[in-house]
Order: sequence, then structure tokens, then C-alpha cells
Amino acid sequence: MIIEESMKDWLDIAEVDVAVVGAGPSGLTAAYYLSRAGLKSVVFERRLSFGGGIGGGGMLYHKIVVESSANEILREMGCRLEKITENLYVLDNVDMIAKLASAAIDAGAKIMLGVTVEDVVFRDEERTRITGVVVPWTAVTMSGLHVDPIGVKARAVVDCTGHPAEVLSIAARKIPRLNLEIRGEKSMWASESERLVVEKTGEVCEGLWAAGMAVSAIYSTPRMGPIFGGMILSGRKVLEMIISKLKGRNA
Ligand code: 48H
Repeated sequence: MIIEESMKDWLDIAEVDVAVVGAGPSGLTAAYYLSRAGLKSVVFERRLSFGGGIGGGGMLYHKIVVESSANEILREMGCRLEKITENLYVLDNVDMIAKLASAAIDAGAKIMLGVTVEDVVFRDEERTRITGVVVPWTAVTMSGLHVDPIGVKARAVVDCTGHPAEVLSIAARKIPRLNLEIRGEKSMWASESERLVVEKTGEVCEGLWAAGMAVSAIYSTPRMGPIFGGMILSGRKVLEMIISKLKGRNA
């Protein structure tokens, strides 16, 4: 029964509208909005848990800070926030992890744990286009066994892997025609970073999008420390952009 039901899910996600890589704050928010908008979405998460950097709070203290612009979104997803100053709200890391994941799952997103995205699928057309991701089990990657992975087709792939921007880095290294360079984030400047990470969220090359800290890594914007509002707003923005892109492609 476990195998049969799991296989049904794998068959279902063999081809999706959007493959989100990473179940941190930006990935879970993106998955929530994408699924709510009716797009078939899957989140591949390397670890056996979701939340990404949320669990570490601020230097392991368990409170998370967000700006008022993200407060509404987090409330909508069920989080309990406390207003501290005119523009800043705090909440518990575990509250945020649980509610973000729950909201994304209830909206219809499939979150697959223990699956690492180790490559992308591409096509060289007029422009190079990313058409999916390549996934082994994380356990296989860790064991070093030679097991060839499978490809999952996606109309859009969103890199939500945080600081290392893993999917973008792979594409940059293995598809030189894309001319991508991952220079990494700059040192800390919180307010500027929060603004830029949202402003620069979007499609990096045909079919491959960036949200969250991956945006910071590719555009070399400053880091913000444990302020998570930009991650949430970035996750929502990517949905709006993907919808208008996919609609345009269908038209
Ligand atoms: C499958 C993968 C892979 C892979 C990684 O790090 P995250 O929390 O990412 P964001 O961008 O949603 O949030 C960033 C935030 O947590 C943070 O670090 C901030 C705000 N820092 C500021 C500062 O100044 O330090 O989550 C990424 C998730 C993790 O769960 C990884 O395990 C997962 O992606 N992941 N999953 N395949 N190749 N790479």
C-alpha cells in the first residue's frame, strides 16, 4: 500500500507546472501561493524536515522578526505575530515553520522530503530553456552510490535553496551558454537587502526563477540577518510573475 500510494504521487508529479527547490520560508510561501492559484506545484526538499533557516531563528534565539509588509501574509497563513514597533513584528520560529508548511500543504502543494535537486533539464532552442529538474534521493547522494537520478518536467523551476543558490549554480556551471555568474551575497545591510531581494526576485533565464536568498546570491545584494519579511514577499512575488508568464505562453 505504501509503495502503491507513493507511486501514484510520483506519477502525478512527474510533470508539474512549477517545481520549487527548497522548503525554507521563500519556498513554502511560493508553494502556498502557487497552489492556491491552481498551479500544480511540488517542493523538493533535501532534508527530512521543512523550514530551512527559520528553525535557527536569530543566532539560535527562537524569535523571528518581520516587517509589517509581511505581517498580513503570515497572518493569512495562520501565524501568530506580536507587534513590537510601528514596522516590526515578532513570532516564534516553530509557529512560522508549522503554519507555513501547513498552509502550503492545505493549498494543495506537494512537499517531498529527502529529495535533492542535483541538476536541471534543458533545451537549446532560440534561447536556452530550463524544462525541469533532476532528482535523486538525498540518501543516495549521501551514500555515494552510483544510482542514476530521474527527471521531473516543469514549466517553471524556482530556486529557493537559500544562500548557495544551488540550482542557479548548477545551471551556471553546466550550461555556459546561459552566461550566469553566481557572485554570492554582500555583507550585511538589512534595510537595503530586504528591498532588493524583493525587487530582484524573478526569472533569471528562460524557465528558471529565483526567490529568497538565492536572489541575493545571484545579484550580489547585501544580506539581512534574521529578518524574514523579504523571504516571504519574494515567495509571493514569484507567483505573480510566474502566473503572468505562463498565461502569456498559453495565449
Ligand atoms: C533540495 C535543497 C537543495 C537542493 C538546498 O536557506 P533557506 O531557509 O532559504 P530561503 O531563501 O527561503 O530563506 C533564507 C533564510 O532562511 C536565511 O538564511 C536568511 C534570511 N539569511 C539572511 C542572512 O543574512 O544570513 O531554505 C533553503 C532550503 C533548505 O531547507 C535546504 O535544505 C534546501 O533549501 N535545499 N533542497 N535540493 N539542491 N539545496
